[in-house]
Amino acid sequence: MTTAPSTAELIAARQPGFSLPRDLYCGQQALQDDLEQIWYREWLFAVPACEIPKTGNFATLNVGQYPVIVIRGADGRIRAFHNVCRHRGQRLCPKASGSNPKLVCPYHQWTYDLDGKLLYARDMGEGFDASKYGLKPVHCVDIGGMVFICIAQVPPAINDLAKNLMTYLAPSALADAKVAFSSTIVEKGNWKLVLENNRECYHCGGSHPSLCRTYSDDPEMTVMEGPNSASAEILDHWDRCDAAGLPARFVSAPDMQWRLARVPLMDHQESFTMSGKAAVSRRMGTIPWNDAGAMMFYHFPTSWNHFLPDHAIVFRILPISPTETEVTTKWLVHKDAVEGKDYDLNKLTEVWLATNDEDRRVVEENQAGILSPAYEPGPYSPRQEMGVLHLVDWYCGLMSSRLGLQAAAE
Ligand code: 3BY
Ligand code: FES
Ligand code: FE
Repeated sequence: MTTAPSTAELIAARQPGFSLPRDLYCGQQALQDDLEQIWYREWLFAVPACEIPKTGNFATLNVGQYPVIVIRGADGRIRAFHNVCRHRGQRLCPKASGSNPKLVCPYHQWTYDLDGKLLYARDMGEGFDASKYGLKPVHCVDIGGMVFICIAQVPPAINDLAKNLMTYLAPSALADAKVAFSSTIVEKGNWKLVLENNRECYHCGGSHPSLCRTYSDDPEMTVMEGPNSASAEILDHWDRCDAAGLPARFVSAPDMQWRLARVPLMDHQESFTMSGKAAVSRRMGTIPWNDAGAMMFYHFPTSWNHFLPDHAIVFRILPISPTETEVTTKWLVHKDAVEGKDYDLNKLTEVWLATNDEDRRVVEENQAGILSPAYEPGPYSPRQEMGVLHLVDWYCGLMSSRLGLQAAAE
């Protein structure tokens, strides 16, 4: 009897420059390994801080098998906890978001303070020590208004990302933003297919008529390949931003886990709208011009984001099963912008709602083809799909070193 190859073997056998072997996109074992080696170990974008602006505001999310709650304390600090009651393990907070003065378990009403301390547990007897039953913390940092969590006991360093992201986000002043709209969809595709699709615009001309009004599908116009291939227009844009003190130049992690760059939209357009004009009359932060373009922030494995002068769009993905991924998109605007007066919700959201749906279809068809035993890995375009190469190289590098170390320890 032949046994199925392990994830480490599949990665070792993959051909660099080609899409991944089938089982890495479809298999239960691959998802389990992805969860254990990446999703439970890396920093993940959870929510924009402005979604939980007040004491007691919370949002929940599921990272694989781990339900997590992110909540703002009375001291203003945002913390994350395992969303699991310390009594008999009830999921503490079943709602996706809301506000609570205290966290009360729905099962037997054990009551926790917003900092995770157990405050009240009825009839637990004389020797019961409540201090031993606080909520289990999850590492949590707010970087310039984006909240990241890490499930690992010892999280990887985040200083380099934090320093750069704070600088690039500062002009968007996310502390003064609010969530104008939120959408969550489930794409029937592996999380890596969702991210691969996002990392190239080879498909944009054929799939995204609305987005292509303002967003160039030429990789050199959007630095998809990295700073060395930036077009003359981008270099001019960066000079102009430098002179205005607006962070813009391409900066990335050495392994490309994250990257930041401000990129102009086509023909000095202002925003990802059908007209190309700003969707919100009240600009965010201190970005000096309407045509400052999109500050694009990508972070593997959870997110891609566009920070425009008038609004921001933040995206988060979470794996649900080997062939299902949740994609959540949030549109942020200045907190004082009034719907119907300063912006029209339809004009604000229509391009990316359409784009997300177009990407969902592409990803689902991609997954459907890869599920066929006839699928075999195909070559990425060196001009168009450099971003995808960065992603799969990052993924394979991390997985093979971690799975290799694990095998060596066994
Ligand atoms: O959201 C994005 O940044 C990517 C870039 C290429 C396709 N998609 C629009
Ligand atoms: Fe939460 Fe009993 S499981 S109070
Ligand atoms: Fe797309």
